[in-house]
Amino acid sequence: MSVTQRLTSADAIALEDKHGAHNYHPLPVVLHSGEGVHVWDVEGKQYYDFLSAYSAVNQGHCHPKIVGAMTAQAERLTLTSRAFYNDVLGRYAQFATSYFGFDKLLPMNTGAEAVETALKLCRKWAYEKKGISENAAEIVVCENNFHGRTTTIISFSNDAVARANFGPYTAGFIKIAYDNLEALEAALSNNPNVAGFLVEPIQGEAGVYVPSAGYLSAAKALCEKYNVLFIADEVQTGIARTGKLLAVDHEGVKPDVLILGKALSGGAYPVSAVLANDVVMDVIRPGNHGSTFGGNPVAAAVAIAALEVVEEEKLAENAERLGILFRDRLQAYVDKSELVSLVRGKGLLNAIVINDSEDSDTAWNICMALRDNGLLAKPTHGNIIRFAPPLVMTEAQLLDCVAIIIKTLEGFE
Ligand code: IF1
Repeated sequence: MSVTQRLTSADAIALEDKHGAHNYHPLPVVLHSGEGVHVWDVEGKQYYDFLSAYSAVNQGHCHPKIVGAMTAQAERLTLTSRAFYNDVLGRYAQFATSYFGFDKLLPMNTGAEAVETALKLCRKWAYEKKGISENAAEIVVCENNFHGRTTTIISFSNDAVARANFGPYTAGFIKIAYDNLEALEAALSNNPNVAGFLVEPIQGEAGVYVPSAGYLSAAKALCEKYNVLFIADEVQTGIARTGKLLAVDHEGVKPDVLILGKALSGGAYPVSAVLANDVVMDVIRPGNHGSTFGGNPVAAAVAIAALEVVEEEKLAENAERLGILFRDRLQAYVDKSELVSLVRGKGLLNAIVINDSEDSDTAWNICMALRDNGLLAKPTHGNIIRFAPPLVMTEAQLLDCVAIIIKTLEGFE
């Protein structure tokens, strides 16, 4: 079979199973194309995408403006490395720092790389600006976090599947309960070696845990009180997903360090970034950090287009409005359901909790039935199903999806 011959779903799954590492367990659907809120499988069946590649495709699949920017740049210059300048990175850095309100941007590629960048930046700031003794810096993180899959990041994970047998682990992290200000103050008040607090404004993978109102602003105030950097991981919650440009915007919190990824490119290309003001970012000197593709011309051109789309199409406002509608309609179902215990979320980052044990396969079976009914979603942990459609969805499409979800859930009551 030639590698370009049209595959059946079974062929594609068999090939990936035989020749690909088994580091994922995908829902058995094989996608061939995407446009806006829809994707099509190799047999031509259409689906609503209710995962958006984990909030990377906020602008919709194959957005013409983003793809256009990517192809135009790719036909001119794709990669120079940072050994030389290129004529796009400076414009992108100026555009993005103004867009988010920071002095400087450090460009990387994946979310995990941006998280690693933020950790290194925080440590170096601790030694050179806060005066913590060398190698003594500690960073506070939250239980049930998800920040990526590098060895250092899984060192502070409590997800056994992501962590087991990858030791020895990186030291210098303190775990506290999420959404718990007493735990945060306790960690900061008695330890002068704390350099930073790394937090997801909403814990996505843990099951779309929205913290108590005021948590983020109070946490930021504690960080200011103890001279600790507030590091917001907005890889999943950023770029309009929760109904504001950033999830921290719901509380008017300005992080000391902002981590972006995923929808920074609209899902067209790996683009991530760390933003901070000079007082922090200027500890980074030539040779301290970077990557071959970090800040490449294609990534820069794509990110400018992706951010322009967010503004031009008012995606945050749309996510806010449709998110309220989605939760209202699902809550009406939850109120009379034995199967679903709750719906929660912010903007178009939502989840339902299935009234079953974490190790049951009910959530998986519901997602399989949703697939058969033309909507793609996937469980996070065991009994929680995340719902995160592209932010370009119309009200009519959202109501169509709500009908599909409710019809499917009724089949499991
Ligand atoms: C997978 C989870 C979501 C992230 C936050 C950093 C990263 C992620 C808050 C790292 C990435 C992705 C990874 C992907 C599935 C997805 C995910 F299930 F893994 F946990 F969204 F919740 N910070 N999340 O959510 O970014 O290096 O992947 O670009 O690995 O399964 P990345």
